[in-house]
Amino acid sequence: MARKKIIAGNWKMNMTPSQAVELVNTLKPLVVNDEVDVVFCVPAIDLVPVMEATKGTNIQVGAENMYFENKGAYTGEIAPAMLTDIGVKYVIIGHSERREYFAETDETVNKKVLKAFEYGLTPIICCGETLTQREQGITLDWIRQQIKIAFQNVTAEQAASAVIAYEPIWAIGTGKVATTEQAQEVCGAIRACIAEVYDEATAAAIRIQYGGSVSAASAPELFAQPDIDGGLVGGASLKPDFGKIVNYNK
Ligand code: G2H
Repeated sequence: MARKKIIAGNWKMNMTPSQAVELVNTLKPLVVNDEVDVVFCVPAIDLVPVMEATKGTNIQVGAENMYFENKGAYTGEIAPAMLTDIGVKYVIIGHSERREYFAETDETVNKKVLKAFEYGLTPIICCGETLTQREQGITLDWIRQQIKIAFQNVTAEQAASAVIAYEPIWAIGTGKVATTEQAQEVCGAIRACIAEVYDEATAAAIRIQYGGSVSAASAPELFAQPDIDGGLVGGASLKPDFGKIVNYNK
């Protein structure tokens, strides 16, 4: 069965709650495409107003992060039940900015992935190499290691429903998009890794996004690659151009 594309905006630390509602109202008529799952991943404080503003639309809502414990004395953190209680469906886990600035590791990513599944949330699991790693020729080994640790103790059924976002760190917010060949090569290797860890059926079902300076110009070619099932879009998800990205196939 063909995989449905999934195109998610990652708003990062942008948009106050009132700006968020304004942005949803601008984007909502532009991001209609039945062939694509459209997700807005927004800051925690924007989740409630964005849930409200997207009611009755094709837009699904995701968080940008969550903690791996159920609840308790973790000042400042967001629990999975807080997300599901308001109808959030997706959660980005292990974005490279969280790994770099907030000390997230492959191990904490794995704990969060397991917790997300426990609560019925779909994790968008991020992986990606630095420029140095690419230049050293260790990209595929690095990504395989990230994937294998992220999926430890995840069942095949859960894995099949997950989303992986391949985001080369050197392409994030830099305007430097990976070439389609580079993006396809790594996304293909990720699928092969899932087949190795699980089986062909799981690998055929899991959705793999490309992320890193995706634009309306680069999206059509990237999303036409056999192993790229959509994108995780940062900067361009805050602009009307996101509508063009979602409608890359029109
Ligand atoms: C990569 C991406 C979204 P941008 O982080 O996750 O951001 O499209 O701005 O490079």
